[in-house]
Amino acid sequence: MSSTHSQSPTQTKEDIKRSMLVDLRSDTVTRPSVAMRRAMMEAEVGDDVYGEDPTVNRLEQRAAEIFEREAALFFPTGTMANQAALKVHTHHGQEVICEERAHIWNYEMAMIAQFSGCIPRPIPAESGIIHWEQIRRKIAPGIYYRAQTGLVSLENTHNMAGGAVTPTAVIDEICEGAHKAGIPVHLDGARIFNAATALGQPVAEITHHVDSVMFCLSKGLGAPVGSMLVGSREFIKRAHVVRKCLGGGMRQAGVLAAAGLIALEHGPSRLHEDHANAKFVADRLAKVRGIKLDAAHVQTNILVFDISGTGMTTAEFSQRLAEKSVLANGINPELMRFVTHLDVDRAACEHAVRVIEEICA
Ligand code: TLP
Repeated sequence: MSSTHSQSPTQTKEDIKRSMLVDLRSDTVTRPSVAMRRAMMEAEVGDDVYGEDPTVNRLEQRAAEIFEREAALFFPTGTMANQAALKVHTHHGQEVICEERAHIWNYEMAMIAQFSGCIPRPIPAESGIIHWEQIRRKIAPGIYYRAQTGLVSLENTHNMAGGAVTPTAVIDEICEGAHKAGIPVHLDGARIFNAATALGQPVAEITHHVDSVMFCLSKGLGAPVGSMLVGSREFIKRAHVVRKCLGGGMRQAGVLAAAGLIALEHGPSRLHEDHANAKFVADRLAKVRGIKLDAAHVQTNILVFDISGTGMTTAEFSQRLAEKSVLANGINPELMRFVTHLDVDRAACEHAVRVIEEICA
């Protein structure tokens, strides 16, 4: 049922059992392709803490080129890359403006406070898209007794808002306003290639005015590990120091970067398939009694839908799905999240839909 992407000649029983599952918990669950595994085995490596890993260097150079930036840096995770960016952009005692459900605030272990000594200044936006006018009103006035705004952080696509895509003009307007106010803008672009696919624009164009971008190789692009931070040479130089503070010096990381290079070069071109599968699932689920979902809002590979009308909690719902080999997570007692990716094909999506239709019948 799953795509054949991750099948290898050395498949174990465990692999086969796993390949029967329809795993919609996240696009982080994708397993490296045969080509990636081969590239990892053959990767030329060196000690990256000395800057001597040629494969890491090549990956960083390619990321900088693709985003039309001066420099890029390889991180083990998106969380570490986001938090390094926040640390470089801010000072202790400042505020970070973000959308209320932003990953940097809700899912990164309060590192805004723990590590950067800042607090979030959240803006609620049902659609997940915040606009300059809302941000402008949240910027602290320049009075000595008010904590100052150190950063605006955006998320595109917005994970918990159902993979919502922020239009480029909205980001550009935010950057113009924030920069005039002397405030930098960071973009959590964990799924920026999904946004670019949905918008039909290159990533460089949709991120042109932000000061830094984090993107993940290990989600829809299919790498087993890794995220990148891109920005100016000076910014990346400072982020490099912060990465080391966090214990992110990875030595012979070329084995990981080799998979990352394949993800970066070949991953983006197939993301439209994941979007089409998410749309397919959304169209069908929107017709199921007890499920509340606006299929028109599903733009990328994430669906968030309300199951409270079924009389089940998301824990119960997930349990019922798991009994039929479909894995998915709730994000609270009412809302379920499905994420499509390269290891679930159309047949797998059809199976997931049929299981839900049965459960809700
Ligand atoms: N997201 C994960 C979970 O942490 C929720 C997922 O399954 O979607 N920014 C965004 C927008 C993300 O969605 C994630 C991961 C990250 C950053 C962090 O990336 P990692 O997991 O590599 O630290």
